[in-house]
Order: sequence, then C-alpha cells, then structure tokens
Amino acid sequence: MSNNYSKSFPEDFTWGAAAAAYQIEGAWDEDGKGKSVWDAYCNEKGKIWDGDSGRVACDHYHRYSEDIEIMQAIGLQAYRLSVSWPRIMPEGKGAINTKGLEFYDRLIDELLEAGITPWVTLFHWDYPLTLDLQGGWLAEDSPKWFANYTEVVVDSLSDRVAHWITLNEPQCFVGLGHFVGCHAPGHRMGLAKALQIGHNALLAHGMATSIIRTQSKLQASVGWAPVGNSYVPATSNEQDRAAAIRGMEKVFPDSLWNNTWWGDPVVFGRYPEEGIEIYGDAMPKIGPDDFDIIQQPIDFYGCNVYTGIPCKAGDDGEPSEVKLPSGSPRTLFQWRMLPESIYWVSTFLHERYQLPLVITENGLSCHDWVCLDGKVHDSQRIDFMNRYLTQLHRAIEEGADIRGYFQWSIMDNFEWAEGYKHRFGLIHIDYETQARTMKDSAYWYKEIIQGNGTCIFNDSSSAEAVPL
Ligand code: PNW
Repeated sequence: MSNNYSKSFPEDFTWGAAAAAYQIEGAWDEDGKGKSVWDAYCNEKGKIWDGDSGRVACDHYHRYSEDIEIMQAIGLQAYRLSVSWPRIMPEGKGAINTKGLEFYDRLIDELLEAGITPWVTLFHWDYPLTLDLQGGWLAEDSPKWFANYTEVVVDSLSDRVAHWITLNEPQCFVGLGHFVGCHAPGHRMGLAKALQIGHNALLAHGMATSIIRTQSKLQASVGWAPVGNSYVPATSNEQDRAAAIRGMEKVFPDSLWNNTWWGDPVVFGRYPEEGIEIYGDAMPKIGPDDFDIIQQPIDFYGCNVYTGIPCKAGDDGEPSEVKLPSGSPRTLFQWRMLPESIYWVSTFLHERYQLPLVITENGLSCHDWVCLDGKVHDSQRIDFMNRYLTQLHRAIEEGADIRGYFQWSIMDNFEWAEGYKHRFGLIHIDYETQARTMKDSAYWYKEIIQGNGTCIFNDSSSAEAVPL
C-alpha cells in the first residue's frame, strides 16, 4: 500500500514563475531601444552556443498578451519580470525612451487585468552598452547611474507595482561577466577590480532600495535575488551538518560564488571578517558612508537555487566535496539534481538573516520537444519540482519563513552563453514558428497552485534523488 500524504503551504504563500527581459523579449533594436552588453557580446564569435543571441528570443515584446493569457491559464499568482535598462534609457542615463516605458506599462496593465501580481526586477544583466564603454560597473558613478534609472522606473510603474527586486545574482554578473569572462560584457578584470565592481553593485542595490522605499506610490516590498550557494551534508551526523553550514557561510578565496560576501553587507552593513582577511589587498575601496547606503532595510531576501554541493566534514571541519555515484542525476547543464539543496540553503539564509525568504528562481533545464500528440511530456520537470517543493516544505515545517516560490522559467528562453540549447520553461517555444505549447509541467503546476501545494507524493518520489 502506498503511504500517500498531502501537504499544503502557508495560506498567503505566493506561487509564481519568472523570466528576464533579454532572455525573452527580442525586439533588440525596436522602438528606440539602446544596445545592452549582451547585444554586443552575442555578436562576438564563439561566445554563445550555436552563435545565437537574444535578438528575437521568444518575441515576447510583441507576443506578451498571448503569454499573459497562458500565465492566466496556468493560474499563476505572480510573475517576476525584469525591465531592460537600455530599452527605457538607450544610453543608460539621460534621455528616456517613452516607447520603451510604454511597453512595460502595457505589460503591467495586462498582468493586473489577468489577476497576476507583477514582481519587477530592475537589473537582470542587460547593462547599457554605452555605460559599459564609460567604465561600466567599475566607474565610480555607476551606483548613481543605477539610482537614476531606478527613479525613472519607479516613477513610471510604482502606481501599479508593489514588489521589487533590485539586482539579480551579483555572483553571476560580477563573477561570470567581469571576472571569469564567460558572460557579457566578457571582462576578465582580476579579483581587485571584480570586488570593486561588486561593491559598486551593492551600493547600487542600497540606493535603489531607498529610492523605491521613499518614492513608490504604492506601499513597496523590496528585496534582491542573489544565487544561494547550497551545501548538502552527505550524512546526518553533526560534523557533516556543521560542515555544510560552514560551506554556506564561507568566503572562497578565488571565487565570488558565495552567500555571505554579498548578503552580510546588505543585511548587517559589513563584509564578513573572513572575506576581508582572505581578499587582503584586493579589498574594494570603501567610503565612510558606504555601508549606510548599502544596508537598507529589505522586506524579503530572495534566493535563486538550482543545485548544491554534497559534502562531508574534512579533518579541519571544512566542507569537503563528496563524489556522487556515477550516473547520479544531473540537469542538462550538468548541475547535480539535489532536492535537499533548497532545504539547506533556505534554512541557512533564514537563520543567518532572519528575514522573510522568497525563492526567486528554481527550475530544471533539459531537452523538451512537442510529441506527435501535440503535447510536451516533461515528466522529469514535474519530478524535479515535486522533489524540490517537498524539501522547501520541509524547511517551512521546521520554521523557515518562506513567502513564495518562483519557478524558472515561465517559458523556454535564451539561456545566456548556452543559447537555446537549454529549455527551462513551463511553456515550450518553437523558435521557428514562435508557437507556444503548455508542457505537462505547466498543467501540473496549475494543480499545485490551485491546491496551495497540496501535492500528493508517494513513498518513492519523496525519497532523496541522490543516494548520498
Ligand atoms: C540564473 N549555477 O543563473 C539566472 O538568474 C537566469 O537568468 C538563468 O536563466 C537561470 O539561472 C538558469 O541558468 C544561474 O551555477 C547561473 O548554479 C548559474 C547557476 C545558477 C543560476
């Protein structure tokens, strides 16, 4: 007999899905839009899988009404979108492109008419090219440029938008874009400059937060969306659990991929001691008021989580990665499928920062195709979400204050350096015809939303994905 049980989420839990401007809009040079660093980067040979770009993407710029109809059919309560900075300020500062703003006006209006709450991300990586040529995030003025851009967006949308996310994943656009160089703008600046860029981005976050707080026409809820670095203990013994927590708190010497370097300044108004020590001479210049600017009260802490690192405690108590059995499940990205990652990182962030938490992204990339019956049978995505949501629920049951979940992504889209190879969507996109097809996972998610997560798991699907 199967031991079925049902679960539901807190009453006012938000069920949403997310996307970002450059990944879905297309219309790269229409109606007065300026170029972003991604427009330029995609033109460089060999940077993007199959030489692709977001020039057309899902053509959401023209097809947003149809997309909203499908979101409504899924029963989405909230939709996380991003505003393209160069679409509304072609040079990044100064002149405003009214036509660009009008696009977001229409998008927000139609979302609201469909009963879907818009959550607006101000920066999801499509930085204005003109500003990059003037020094970009490294320029001393860069936080001010971002603040001015924020004022324009808030002035235009805050009579209808109440939920704001300042930055998406500084770990990625600073780390991958300016340090590793595998994302736009493709700079490899060395650690000191990368940390300075990170510091400027934190200042930008703080300035934007206080602008939203003081200038919003509606009562605003503000947060940000870093990517949560998750460690999963390989056993339930105390040392291994402590090592996992240590992994999530740790600042790594040669990487920007960590939690506390970014989160501590925002919430505590200081960099973690360990980081100050190991970065040493590479530390950014910090002005006397900088932490007052950065440390603004936020209403929620966002967390993008996809995967985790299984670990045990080394002799020194530090986390040491555990090799999983060969053939353990991975996504198309080769990221480990580790449902427990969402439990560990949300528990960690909740305990450290004591703020309401929102899962701002979580999802699976794979190959999906439309079958002869006209449907997309993505049972692996359903399984992935089922397992991750079970673990998210576990974190809530144990006391983490988690307010919402945004699946990544509402539709297949331009997956940055991976082009169109990866499909993350609940909606399948045929990039030749632009036909939209709701995948099986979209129908499944609809039921999850309707039942507020009252999903039925049987014994086998609630077990861990990976034998640790
Ligand atoms: C996020 N990792 O980036 C971005 O916010 C999205 O725009 C993107 O499409 C999505 O995740 C899928 O890639 C990430 O290595 C990049 O764990 C790398 C990682 C996670 C998220």
